[in-house]
Amino acid sequence: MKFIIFLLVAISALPAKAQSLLIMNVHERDTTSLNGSWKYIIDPYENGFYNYRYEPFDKQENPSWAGYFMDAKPTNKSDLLEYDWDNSPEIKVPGDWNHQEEKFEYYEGSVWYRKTFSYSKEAAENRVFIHFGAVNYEAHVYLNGEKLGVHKGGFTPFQFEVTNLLEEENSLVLMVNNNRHAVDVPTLNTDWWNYGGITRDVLLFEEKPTFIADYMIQLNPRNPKEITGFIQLNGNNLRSKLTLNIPELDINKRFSINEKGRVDFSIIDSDISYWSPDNPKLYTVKLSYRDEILSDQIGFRTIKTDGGSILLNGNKIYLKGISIHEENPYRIGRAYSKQDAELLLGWAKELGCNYVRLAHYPHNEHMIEMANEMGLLVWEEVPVYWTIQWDNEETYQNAEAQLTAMINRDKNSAATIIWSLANETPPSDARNEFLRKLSETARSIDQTRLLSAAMEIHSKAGQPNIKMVEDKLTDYVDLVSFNQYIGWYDGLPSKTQEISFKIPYDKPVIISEFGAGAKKGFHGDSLTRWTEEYQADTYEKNLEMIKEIPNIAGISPWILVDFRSPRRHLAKIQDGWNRKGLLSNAGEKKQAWYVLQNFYENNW
Ligand code: GCB
Repeated sequence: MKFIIFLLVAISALPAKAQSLLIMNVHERDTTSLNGSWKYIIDPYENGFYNYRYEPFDKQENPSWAGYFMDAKPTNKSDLLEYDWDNSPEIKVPGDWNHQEEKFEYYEGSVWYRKTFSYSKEAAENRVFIHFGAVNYEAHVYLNGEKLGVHKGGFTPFQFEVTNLLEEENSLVLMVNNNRHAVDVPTLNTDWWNYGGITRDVLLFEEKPTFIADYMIQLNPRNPKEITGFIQLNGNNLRSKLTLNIPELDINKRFSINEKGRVDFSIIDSDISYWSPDNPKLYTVKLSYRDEILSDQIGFRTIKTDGGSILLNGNKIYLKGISIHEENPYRIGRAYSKQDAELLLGWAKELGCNYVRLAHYPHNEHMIEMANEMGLLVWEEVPVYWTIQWDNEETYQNAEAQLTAMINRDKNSAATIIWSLANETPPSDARNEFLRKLSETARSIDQTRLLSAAMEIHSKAGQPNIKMVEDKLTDYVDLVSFNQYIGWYDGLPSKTQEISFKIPYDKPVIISEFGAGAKKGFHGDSLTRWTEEYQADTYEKNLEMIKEIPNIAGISPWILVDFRSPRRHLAKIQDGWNRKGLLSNAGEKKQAWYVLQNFYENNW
């Protein structure tokens, strides 16, 4: 097998394994898309990963040609090789696998992906990286037979440097596994579809040996006339200066870089036009190092709390929101493109929102970019959902890695005002400690945004109609946010009229969820479950109740569009969909849509 022998020789000559990094703003760099058709092999037994003694092929000193990542081919008619990439079927990337072929709909397990591509660098000294927007859930990544690394977490980007592995003709292979595990984040149990696959963009990008890798350019939360932050180079050639240019503000500063390749800066400017939903002003910011220019579109605003109020640029704002899952109902499947973002956020605008809660995990970059352009404030969230393993260090590390990647990716997004640490997690000492540590990590990276978590309410002892939030977690966050389903899981809609709230914190209150299910086109009186009338009545009565809650500062009802959920089995009504959408999965408006739209038009 000549081909295989050649590969093994090539591998042994390779340098150390590629490092995992997070380089900002990849879409604005010199990219080559690896999106499009990829080959795939469904591999429930992970035959391409383990030998018959259940030893991973890639852990062996001489990886066997039987590992699918080797992308080997028989060299003569007698060779035995039990896979054939070239004759394997094709799948589209980005995109979950579940709805590309019927056999994938409920599949949870491993699928191999392969892309071949030619590449030649623009200059011999340049460096090349591979960026994955997201892969759900675990990805083993190989280039030309060499393992680049493993990434866990289905909603955050990851990258590898491949400078020394690239050849003229390349084979990029991934084993993607979307099995759910108790130890993971999220854990076994959620209320959304576990879409598997390479769900976001795959891009190669090329850089000079030393280049601008990371930056944070924000207003000082205590001084709205001060633009402050840092710029970080990657590479060894740190002799030159770095320039920050915002042409519209006449800012053009040259900075010396320190020995770590970093600049910390502060610029005073009194002419800044502040970003807000009414004025989604984005400035072109150009960073240059030597002859390379990296551009970004950045808005400037401050966000803080004052007692029970949220202040955007110093002015009190109510968050008129809606919760959104990252799903395109027309195509059925994970949303990943600019067009998907336009569709979902366009609906939110039409509804009269100035704010969206992107639930329950970090959504794709296009959603964030579009929210900045359209003027929608954003709550971003990590999938610390329901009952994860609070005592498990591995679980904590996983959650922290996802939180860190989310914040790093979107730390220049003016639209993003809230990082949310968790959703409906049952209080305990271990959970409190877990979330306290997460809050500290978030604040150590970013002091310019608010922290939150969707908590729960409970009744006061002996007084079922008095609802309380009493949660140690409120010590670690800036907002008292909670989900409540009075009228749906908790009594009938009229129960809202008997309820009062006691919230013993001087912080803004956000109702991060309320709602009810309805099947579009199903009608009856307002006491008949699943009718549009029931849902509309739940909205009307909840909104009346919510208006009276002291310190109420915003809401994000559950949810914009019906979404796929494997927990929803009611035949003829749910059929695998959570029906709490204000829009059906065909994009049709239910009655409750108009109730909320009317509320946003006439209140706050
Ligand atoms: C919740 C969860 C959300 C569910 C929703 C429901 O409280 O946060 O993920 O989908 O309830 O519809 O039950």
